[in-house]
Amino acid sequence: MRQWWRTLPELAPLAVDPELEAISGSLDGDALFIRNELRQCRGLRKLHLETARLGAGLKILHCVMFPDPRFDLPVFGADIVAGPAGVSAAIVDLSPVLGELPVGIAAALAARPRPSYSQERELPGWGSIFSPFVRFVRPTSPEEEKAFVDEVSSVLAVLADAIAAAAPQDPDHPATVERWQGQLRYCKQQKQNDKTRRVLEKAFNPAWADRYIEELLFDDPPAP
Ligand code: BLA
Repeated sequence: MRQWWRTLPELAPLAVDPELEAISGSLDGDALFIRNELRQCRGLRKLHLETARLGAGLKILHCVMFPDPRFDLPVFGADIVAGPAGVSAAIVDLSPVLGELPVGIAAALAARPRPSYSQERELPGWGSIFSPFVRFVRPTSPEEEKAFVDEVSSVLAVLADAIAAAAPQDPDHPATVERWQGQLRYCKQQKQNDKTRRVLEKAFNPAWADRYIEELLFDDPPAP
């Protein structure tokens, strides 16, 4: 992900609250470490990579890239949750901010190879924000783990092409405002993921988890 970021046009820093950049807590006596990295680039207002480790057990990679609402681009989202027994959840998607993906992006996603996995997982109710191309699996072998990583790469390639081709509309264009409202909805839906909240509440406390989710993970996008 970091390598891919380096290829983006006009890549620039985006401030992270120093209190949230590197975090330590404890969950059931195990140490919890979280690292947050933020950037922005032409077409994307917030690139966020969170890596977390809980004791020797749980490891989490969380990445969301939110478009600048002036551009007709989707939200990239990926989450990988691994326990001592292996990866339990691996999800990647380019999610529409409004109803459906731009047709060019949908066509490019549909044209990629689609490997099959032995354990596909069912999306939770709040997952209605994802596209028809969402991948949500429990990889059960090194081959399936590699297939998932390759799929993430192909999704990133589609996004890179879309960023290169996209041109901004005015901040007060009705389409820009609609896309901004679409991102508000995306964030609202993601906040219904109780599994993320529960881990953060146990490791820190409910008020802290709430602030972390509201201010860093899925903060409301600023008006265009
Ligand atoms: C599930 N997310 C989970 C699970 C945990 C976390 C522990 C349960 C694992 C499992 O069901 O096997 C925890 N994820 C975290 C934590 C962070 C995190 C603590 O990102 C801290 C930042 N979640 C996202 C994003 C997506 C996402 C961006 O943050 C997708 C783009 C998806 N995570 C997601 C989904 C599930 C999940 C769909 C399964 C939820 C369910 O089955 O109910």
